[in-house]
Amino acid sequence: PFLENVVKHENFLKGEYDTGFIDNTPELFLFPVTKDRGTKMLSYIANVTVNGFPGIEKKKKPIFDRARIPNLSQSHELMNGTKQILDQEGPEGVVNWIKGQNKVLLTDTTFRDAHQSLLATRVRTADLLGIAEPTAKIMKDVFSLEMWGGATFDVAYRFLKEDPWDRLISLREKVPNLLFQMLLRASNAVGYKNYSDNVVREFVAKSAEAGVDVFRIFDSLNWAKSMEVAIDAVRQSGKIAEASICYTGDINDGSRSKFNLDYYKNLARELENQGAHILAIKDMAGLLKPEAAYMLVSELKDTVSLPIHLHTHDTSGNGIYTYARAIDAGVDIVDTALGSVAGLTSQPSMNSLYYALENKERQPELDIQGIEQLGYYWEDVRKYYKEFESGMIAPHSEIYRHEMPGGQYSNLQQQAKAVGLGERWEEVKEMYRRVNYFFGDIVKVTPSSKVVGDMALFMVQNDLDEEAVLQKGHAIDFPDSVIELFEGYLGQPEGGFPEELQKVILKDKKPITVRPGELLEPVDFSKVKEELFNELGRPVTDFDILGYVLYPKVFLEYSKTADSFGNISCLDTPTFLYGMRLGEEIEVEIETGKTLIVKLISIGQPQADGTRVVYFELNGQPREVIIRDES
Ligand code: 3PY
Ligand code: ZN
Repeated sequence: PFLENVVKHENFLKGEYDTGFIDNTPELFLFPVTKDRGTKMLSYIANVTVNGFPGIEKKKKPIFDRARIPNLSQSHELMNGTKQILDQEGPEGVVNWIKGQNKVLLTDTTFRDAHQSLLATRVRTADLLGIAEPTAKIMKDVFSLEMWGGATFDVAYRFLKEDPWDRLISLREKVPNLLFQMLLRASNAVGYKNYSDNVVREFVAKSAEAGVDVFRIFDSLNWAKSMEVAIDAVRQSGKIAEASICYTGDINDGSRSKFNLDYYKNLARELENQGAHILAIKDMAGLLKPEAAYMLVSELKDTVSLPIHLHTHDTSGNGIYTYARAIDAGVDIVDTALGSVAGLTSQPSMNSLYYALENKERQPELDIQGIEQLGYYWEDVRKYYKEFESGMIAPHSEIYRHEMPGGQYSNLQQQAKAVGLGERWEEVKEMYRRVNYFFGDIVKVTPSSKVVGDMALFMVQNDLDEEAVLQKGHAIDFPDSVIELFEGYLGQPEGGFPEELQKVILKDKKPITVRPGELLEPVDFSKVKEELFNELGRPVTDFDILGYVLYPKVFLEYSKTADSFGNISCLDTPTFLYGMRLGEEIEVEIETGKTLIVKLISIGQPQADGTRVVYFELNGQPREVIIRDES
């Protein structure tokens, strides 16, 4: 098609061209598109323009500035980084390298936890790719980029209508020098329930193949037994197993004696024995106060010989101080986010930590000027997603009461809005706190935190308190997630379940006490492949199979959308979320070097059958699509 464009171009035919012809004639890169592909994309744009995007109040598309990209100088070449150490020396080589560093190392969470925590995980792959190359160059000194796992897998299929595997593979291409880190919920993989052991193994193997280097593994009840399979699978894949202890309660609060220092030390020993390469302290809600951090890190350093990687959320505003004390105690690596997407429910700011440690021996190595510039990009891109912000504008010390993970805050708030409890958010948070104690004081992190959230919503919605649940519970149908937790399908909490409540919730169901993976049948992947092939009518990849096994309904729904709208991941985010303004013209690069020009001309009146005709120009040619008006 390119040659065809050249030979048909009027200047070419007239002989009016020189060596700059190709560079100066952008229309040579406008290719005829098959009606199908173009129409599919226009259908998406028409739909979102008329019907809006789930979770965004419908309004005219705001005007956004183009996101600022760092202006890189010659000195910003792509440098070898930690990825090369892993590739050349294996996980043990990386562990030795970490132990040899005196300066504190950083993980950047901008591509995962920062936006999971601030923007309900809604950041699209296109926006990550838009800054991936400068990130690889500027962040050359960081230990790792956390960029996958947690909620990103589910949200990519469910809301962003894109393939999470594509995100991993395409980022890997653009960032060849830094370790990629993911968050893996042990036997719950990247889902909300336990999966068969062979699913966990296959998932780890494929993620490793597609580009993950460091797997941060945790169990939502801190049940070490539940982490064995995942740790072993990571070791088998030749990658780095970072096993976590999830921090809850307060080691300095005598009334929360269940989660005391010995509890964490025993857990750390168990994880070291299971083969962890690195020990993570996963403070998912930001409950680790500065002096507790000093004490915990010091004690764990004496207990295990593994490097220690600390993760916190800055919800209380104490994050930098907590890190400073952990660094005094010898923590090896800490998780931070770029300044413009740091703080509040996200991680503490990388930039602030850098300056806080000025003139200290352990100040991290960082190209701080470059980091500030990367921050401008995220300052701009964050605006696209402002409808997903939680509304929290200042630190919340109430986190020490409700203990809600940073990654859950904006998601639970969306869930509350969706069931009509948006106005009662304060009550939901307080109920979340009460449900924790009602459940016996448990670790709250995905998926156990989701169960606490589901129960809190359920109780607020039905005006139930603890007493009413115990008294009338035999006649109540509890949310499925609550039943599964009390059946033991997420594993066993420290100290067991409160018996009376367990009976009320389970009725005549019998709980299990073994590891759920011991009871779950292995998945027959070749059978699933056939089933999925029949369902989709197209060849399926190993990645599709895993997407389907982990999220059957969500994956099929995603595939259906992909069939109707084609590949919409190439749309810019404002258009993806808001559609187009009348008369607006946008460019869409559907493949490298292949650009479509789309103009929205007009939107027809609603028809008797509930449809509307939407009129566009596509590369200058009129096109119309018919869509259903859902209003
Ligand atoms: C997740 O599992 O998604 C988390 O971020 C837990 O903190
Ligand atoms: Zn987190």
